[in-house]
Amino acid sequence: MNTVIEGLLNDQIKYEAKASMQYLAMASWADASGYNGVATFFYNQSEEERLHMTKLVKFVNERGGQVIISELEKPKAVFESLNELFETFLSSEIFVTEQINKVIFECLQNKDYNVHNFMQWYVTEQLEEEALARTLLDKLTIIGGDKSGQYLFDRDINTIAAKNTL
Ligand code: OFO
Repeated sequence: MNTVIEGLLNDQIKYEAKASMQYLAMASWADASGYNGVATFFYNQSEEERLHMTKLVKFVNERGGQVIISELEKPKAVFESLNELFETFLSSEIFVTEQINKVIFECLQNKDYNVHNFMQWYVTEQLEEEALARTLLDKLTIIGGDKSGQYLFDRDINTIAAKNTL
């Protein structure tokens, strides 16, 4: 495997792990703050990101590359509001999309169509996750500081999320 692509895939393993830990910290904050629906949502997101990471680890190994499991910085664990929580979600997804685009760019430069093909799954996944994060943040912007709106958002989030990924 081309060493630049191998390096980028290892970076991607780290970013997926970072997203998984960030969403776990967000789930825990929501759990401790009484937002049980939001907590469930982020516990699930955290699991998903972990699967994305493992999928990459297995792929790099299958291709005979050298997997590097990196150290992670501590995730952000305290949030002012649900809005801040979901802003963090959106910016994390935007960051991951940008990194995936870098991998895709490098695959095309190096004519590595195998990795390019593998990465298409991540491209589709990012499209869905960014759209979901934007939808949820838009809803919270409409709700503003209204407590009963936040209560309904927390109650309905997993239904909203399921509909958005259909
Ligand atoms: Fe890994 O799917 Fe988003 O970040």
